[in-house]
Amino acid sequence: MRFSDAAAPADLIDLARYPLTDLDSVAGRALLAEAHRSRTGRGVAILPGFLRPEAVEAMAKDTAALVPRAYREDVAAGTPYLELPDESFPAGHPRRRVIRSATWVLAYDLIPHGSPIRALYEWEPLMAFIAAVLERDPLYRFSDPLGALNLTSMVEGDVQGWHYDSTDFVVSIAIQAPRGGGLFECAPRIRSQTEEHYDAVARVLSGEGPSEVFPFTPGTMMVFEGRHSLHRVTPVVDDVPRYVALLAYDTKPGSDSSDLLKRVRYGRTQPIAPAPTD
Ligand SMILES: O=C(O)CCC(=O)C(=O)O
Ligand SMILES: [Fe+2]
Repeated sequence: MRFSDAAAPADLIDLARYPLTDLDSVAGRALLAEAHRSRTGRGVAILPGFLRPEAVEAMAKDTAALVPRAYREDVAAGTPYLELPDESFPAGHPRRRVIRSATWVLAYDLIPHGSPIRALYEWEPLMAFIAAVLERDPLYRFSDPLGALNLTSMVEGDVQGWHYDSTDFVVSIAIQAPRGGGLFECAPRIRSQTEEHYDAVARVLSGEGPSEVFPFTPGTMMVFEGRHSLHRVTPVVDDVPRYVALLAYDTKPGSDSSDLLKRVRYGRTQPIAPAPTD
């Protein structure tokens, strides 16, 4: 039996540890206080064991079954800003630094309606909880029909170079860990809406930090500010693929990513036929 036949989104989550449907309770208030502390201190709110082990297992199986439809993103042409190098900046400037991204990507339209990760992403209480963690209400799901929800698989040697996201917030849910590497590294809020702080970015790109490396543990949910926090995934080592779900949110309704980014990441700019339901 597929997990999705029996499970409602709430059943996927360890609600005893993360009472996100009851945030006014004592435990709910403590949960939010801890998430705020982590987010403001380290730029990332980390929720280990957010998913129940059965849900992690079901999502790993689902992802493995979907991976044959994934698009191979393998580029070393763009900058951390997800744009082509801008020659009007001096040599060595972050706007001219080229980063490599090599990963298998499943776009939102390829993730079936019946799958547990899609059910979770589209579940209102999850978005309300994330808005509360971010203290950004209202929050909207990203309007990109390909980028709103992604599953990625990274195999030996795959990597995501330093970059900013084209959405305000990303929630990652670790589904399957590789034997080595594949670690998420983040330089929190290194730029703001008004200031790029290119010197600090250049230092991070040269390995001089400051940045923090986070363990990749299946079931863990992380909430981070990808538009303003430079981040990367270190190269995966060995033959167990790294699976992660990426749930995108924005503070503005109707936000989308560029056609260039879509072509690079999904090999197309438009959704294809409706996703199969099973
Ligand atoms: O895989 C991850 O943990 C994050 C990936 C990422 O930053 C991205 O796809 O934009
Ligand atoms: Fe990212």
